[in-house]
Amino acid sequence: MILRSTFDAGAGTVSVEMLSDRDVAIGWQLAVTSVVQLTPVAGARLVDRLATYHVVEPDPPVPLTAGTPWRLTGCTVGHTPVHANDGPVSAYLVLADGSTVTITTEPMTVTGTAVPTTAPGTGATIAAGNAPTAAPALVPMPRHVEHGREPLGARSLRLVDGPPAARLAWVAVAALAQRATGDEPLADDGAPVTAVLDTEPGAADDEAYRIAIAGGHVTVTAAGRLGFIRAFATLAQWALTGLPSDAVVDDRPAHGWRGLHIDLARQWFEPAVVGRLIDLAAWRKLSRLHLHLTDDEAWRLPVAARPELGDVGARRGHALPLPPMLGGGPQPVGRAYTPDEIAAWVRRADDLGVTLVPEIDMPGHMHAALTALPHLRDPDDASGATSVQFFTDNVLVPGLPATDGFIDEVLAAVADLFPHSPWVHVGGDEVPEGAWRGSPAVRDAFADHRTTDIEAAFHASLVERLRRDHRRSVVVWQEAAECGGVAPGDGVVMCWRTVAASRELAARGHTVVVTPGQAYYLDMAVDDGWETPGASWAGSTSLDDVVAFDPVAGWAPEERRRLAGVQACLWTEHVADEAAVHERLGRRLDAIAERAWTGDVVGGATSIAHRGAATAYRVPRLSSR
Ligand code: TNX
Repeated sequence: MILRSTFDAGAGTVSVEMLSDRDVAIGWQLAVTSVVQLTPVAGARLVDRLATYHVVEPDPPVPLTAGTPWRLTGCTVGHTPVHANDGPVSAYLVLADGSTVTITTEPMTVTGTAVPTTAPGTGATIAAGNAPTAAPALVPMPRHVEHGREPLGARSLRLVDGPPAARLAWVAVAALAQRATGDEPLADDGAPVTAVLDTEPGAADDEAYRIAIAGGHVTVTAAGRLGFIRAFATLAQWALTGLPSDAVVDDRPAHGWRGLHIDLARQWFEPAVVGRLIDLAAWRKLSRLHLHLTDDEAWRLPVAARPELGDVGARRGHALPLPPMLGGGPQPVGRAYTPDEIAAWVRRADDLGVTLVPEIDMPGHMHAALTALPHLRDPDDASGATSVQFFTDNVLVPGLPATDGFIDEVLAAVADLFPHSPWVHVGGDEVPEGAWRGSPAVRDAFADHRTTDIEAAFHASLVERLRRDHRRSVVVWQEAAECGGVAPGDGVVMCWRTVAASRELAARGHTVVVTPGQAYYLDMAVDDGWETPGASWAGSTSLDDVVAFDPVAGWAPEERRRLAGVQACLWTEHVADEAAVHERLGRRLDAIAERAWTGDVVGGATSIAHRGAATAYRVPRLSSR
């Protein structure tokens, strides 16, 4: 069974052709997942649709004949597709007896002239190896590095002396380097390394370190474990391409918040995938891994008091309360992570100096939780507010007694599972226009209030509860600050909607993380080519674009003081598996990591592409969907 689709750019419609390898009796339906919503106008009837999930049946009903295509032409589109992966990416037949047959889905093609079919960008094509420079192959590049041309000779390093903090760091980074490269640059033999504890260089920054290489010996100085972790990561990378016999490195990060975000809700990723992202973060000296654990499509946080969240809210499949979405087939996929799996992430992140920042996205993006726990809906809510991703009334209902208890349980669970994060990210993005307007429960609790006032009260209460009950502060998406729910000093604001937003919020006194969709959302395709995978709402983002983006261009000094740092975000609507995760991150993440640590991308795109490839984190068994 094969499904092909074509976008007619002139007409602005999508046509679908299904070729069956068998005869199928009357009464079948076709299920398709497609980010661009499709509406048949003739020849078929839409019988079900939830966001990216569609079910159609032929109208009038017809059987399928082996070898004879069935065609559905002229479907209208919810928005204009820009890349092949915006259209149908998975499909299956539902037969009259209720059984299902998976259909191989080919990438959507395009006809007409409106859409370029060749890749104009340069970011995807910069090859490694074409730019050997005198600079060492390190990512991020240290702030200050001097070195001679003679090689040290040894292929590996061994720690001969150092305080316990250095020994702990050595064991963790040696294991990291082995996982990252398959090599053992930090080992039990090789050139000797002495680690020296000195609180002076780190007085201002506990990630600062110095390295001196001379006379066949390496001396590393840092103020504690974090500084040693960063220093040993530098040495491990440098050993891959050959350490010099003489060098001085004096290094400290430009920004404290050096983040990588991963959306664990839109797709199911095995826990080991997250383990390797913790590695990747540490390998690039990132300090935060932000785990987006809940969204409309799935809820991945285990909450002991609410097993339905995992049983119902984390699994998608045919005939389940959450249907297949975003490339899924009929078979059930996904679950919540277990407390043990999360504990293993926490241990690895601690060992490597990465802080995990868990996110529970509230009050919007709650479809999965509301499906698992229907008593959280206001039964009389007639708002019918549709989110940008086409979920209806996907919001928690402030003022409903059940909502408060649910929030308390969830915050307690997240604080307990992530004991070392000073922050809990509580989301706050994209509350749909018109949310709560038709909810008697909200009207009773918030007479005469506008939507943004209700949002503000909701977030102010989260800030207060986290502080009072769990001694944590919030991280939020910018909307939670813009509505007034999160005040300057309450926590950290992630600015994503526009490039200008970061500076605006910093000017209003907020501590900000710069992560604009237009530059640091690595789910954006690298160019405008039709076949190039990725999203496009913020345009395309080549490596050149990432390198060229200066997060604080034009900022006044007092605005710069409110900059916590920068972050790369990877949303996974179009990211099917681990191979795609790493392909999307690749050298673009390297450039962001260098901007975050070094404050610049040294030598531009050509240099970062070369250095990044030479020190790339190797993912085992890369598979493609
Ligand atoms: C916007 S960024 C969203 C996400 C999507 C992303 C896709 C943000 C806070 N909300 O729900 O996955 O765009 O790029």
